[in-house]
Amino acid sequence: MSKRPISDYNEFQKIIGQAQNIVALTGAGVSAESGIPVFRGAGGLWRTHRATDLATPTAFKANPALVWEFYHYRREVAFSCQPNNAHKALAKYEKLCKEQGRQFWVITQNVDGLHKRAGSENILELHGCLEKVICTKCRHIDVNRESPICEALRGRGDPAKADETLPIIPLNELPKCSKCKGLVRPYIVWFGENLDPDVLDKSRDLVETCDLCLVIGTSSVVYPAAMFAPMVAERGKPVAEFNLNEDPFDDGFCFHFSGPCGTTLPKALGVDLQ
Ligand code: BV8
Ligand code: ZN
Repeated sequence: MSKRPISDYNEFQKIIGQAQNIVALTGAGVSAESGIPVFRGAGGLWRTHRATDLATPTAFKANPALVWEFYHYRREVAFSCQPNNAHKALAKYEKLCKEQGRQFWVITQNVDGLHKRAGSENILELHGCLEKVICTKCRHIDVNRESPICEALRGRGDPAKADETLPIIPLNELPKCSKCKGLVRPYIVWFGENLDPDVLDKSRDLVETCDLCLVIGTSSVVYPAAMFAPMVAERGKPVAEFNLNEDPFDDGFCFHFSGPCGTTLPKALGVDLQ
């Protein structure tokens, strides 16, 4: 019977101090203290729509204007937020590892770009990124941080406003490709869509070779991301979970630090962010 995960910071610091290949898996909880709504619970709703319903190719096909309004709202929120101490602690620890010739990678489910803005460099964005668009016709990918991304979306996206009260945005006024003027969509992996094979392969390699895995602010319900930490535990390597929840997600993990990760992570990584 595996012993229950412990929350001993000293014991954890001994382990991470000896680790050579570290992976940090992150979810919406790592950006919660920056003001970005999480997916589960109240945060998972935009107007009357579940985020998981709008984040699908079916929804975009049926109503691209509504899905673009949803992602316009997500972009504006992400662009107006700042990285928090959890993001900063991970970026600072990566730099420390680089100086010491150790490997440190962030594998994130988040599309808000806050890890990058905090200074992390070794990042794999499993589910894409709000700052990029891809053309539905020529597949050209563009980085686009314009706000709003097109005139027709200016002032739109407010979660408090019901769809019916707003005029539908015509297709030809939605964001266009800089190459072929075709309709672009957010460069986001939607439910039912495959992840970018290079990102998936690189993530699998890291998960299969790391000697320590941190799991931070995720409910671990979405696959394939949800199977990564259990894969590390199955190899008998230490997994440390950081989550608001009291109860550990998986008894196979060695450590569980409950509370806001903007507090627990800097403490566990022993980094001073002043
Ligand atoms: C795929 C982009 C091939 C969109 C996202 C196997 C079994 C069952 C189902 C499947 C399976 N394999 C595939 C599926 C289908 C599906 C899936 O997993 N469905 C789930 C719902 C069961 N997976 C897919 O479709 C994937 N594609 O597998 O392709 C295929 C296709 C079809 C069928 C088979 C195979 C693609 C999945 C990617 C979808 N896109 N995001 C967008 O952002 O708009 S997923 C999205 O939801 C996020 O990126 C993230 O991954 C997930 C949300 O989870 P979390 O980030 O964990 O957030 P959540 O709110 O749930 O939890 C927050 C946690 O933080 C909580 O625990 C909370 O306690 C904690 N917390 C809160 N505040 C704090 C905190 N912790 C610390 N500090 C705090 N302050
Ligand atoms: Zn195009």
